[in-house]
Amino acid sequence: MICPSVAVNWKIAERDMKMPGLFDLTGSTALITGSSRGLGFAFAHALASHGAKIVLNGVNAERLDSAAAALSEKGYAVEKALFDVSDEKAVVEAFKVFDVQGLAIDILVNNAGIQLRKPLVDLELHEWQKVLDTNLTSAFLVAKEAAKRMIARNKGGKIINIGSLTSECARATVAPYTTAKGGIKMLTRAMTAEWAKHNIQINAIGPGYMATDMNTALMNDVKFDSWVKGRTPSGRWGLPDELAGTAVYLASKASNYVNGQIIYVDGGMLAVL
Ligand code: GCO
Repeated sequence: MICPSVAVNWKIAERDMKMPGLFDLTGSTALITGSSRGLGFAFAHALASHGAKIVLNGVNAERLDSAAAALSEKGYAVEKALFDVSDEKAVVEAFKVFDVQGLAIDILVNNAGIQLRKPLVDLELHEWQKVLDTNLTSAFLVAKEAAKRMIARNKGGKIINIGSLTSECARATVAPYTTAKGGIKMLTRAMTAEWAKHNIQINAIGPGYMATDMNTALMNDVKFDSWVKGRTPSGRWGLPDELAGTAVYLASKASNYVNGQIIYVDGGMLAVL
């Protein structure tokens, strides 16, 4: 038997849940790192289509311009921020520019990432460092600047870190990437431990094998392609837009009591032996 007070609250909550605004991001500003193409652009498009103002980021001005044009042609509000997320000075400077521009980042998607496929015994320290800096340290640097401002504004916020299947399982030849993505899972929880009390929700998405530029070489490799199709219960590669719903959910008030989680969108690969 639900105790009366909970019953009443549940009734009210039930009514609220019907409100269409649950996934509405109007009035919010979202920074998506590494968003001039691939998964990053798909996240930007998804959040824009639910009302968020978008700040695209990348290190290639041309690609950033064309990504911004693609979104503004659809009538979405979009800004560009050309900076290297693994460079601390550049990150601090970028947020100072946001402050001057009056851009209050209340949704951050830490998506920027690179891949490098090489056996560990052949890996150079600078190669290892480059992947860890771009895929893990960058999430710390950018989130630190964003969270400091979210806490100061005292209006809460959303941080979405992009993990991977390799946040859970390893595959030969991608050790630095795997280590970084494992770190992303635990960094998400560390951020939750410190920032959840400020009404900031920090969660992660773990994409499976998605059909992106980063995976073109794997998709063109007949043996690997058939391994992915055979190993994935859905029997196919995922499409970047198939991450959209999860990103909007984690960016919206629908996830206001969800914190420190990683949601795998992988066609069931991690669920089945
Ligand atoms: C690889 C791939 C993977 C995917 C993805 C899987 O070399 O195995 O690049 O890392 O990109 O991260 O979740």
